[in-house]
Amino acid sequence: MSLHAIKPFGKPLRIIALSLLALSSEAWSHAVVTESSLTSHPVKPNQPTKVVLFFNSGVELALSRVFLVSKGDVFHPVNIAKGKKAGEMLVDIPPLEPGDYALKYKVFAADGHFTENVIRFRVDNP
Ligand SMILES: [Cu+2]
Repeated sequence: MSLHAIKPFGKPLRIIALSLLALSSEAWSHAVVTESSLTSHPVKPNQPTKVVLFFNSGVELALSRVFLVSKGDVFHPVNIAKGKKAGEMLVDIPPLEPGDYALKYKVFAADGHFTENVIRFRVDNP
């Protein structure tokens, strides 16, 4: 979206568009998961797994929490550690039976904001 394109619509819309731009640039600075190892390396049943979450910004581990959510909305705290690069987080997943799970995280980004989100994943029989 270019600012040029919205000029013909007059001032009110321009103000809205500008505040949207401000919001989106702020959102960009929050810690958002851009990728996870779950896509390339699905969790295999009944063996511990280290899942890597890739954030778009640095994350303060001491102020971040990750939970494994299993059937019935049961929350299990899991250990997290620093990855190789800034914005990489290692999550220890215990051995799991086949089924549907989720990782619910609340992370504290370098810009001082908390972000909460859920990543769903499935453990399939080999
Ligand atoms: Cu932020």
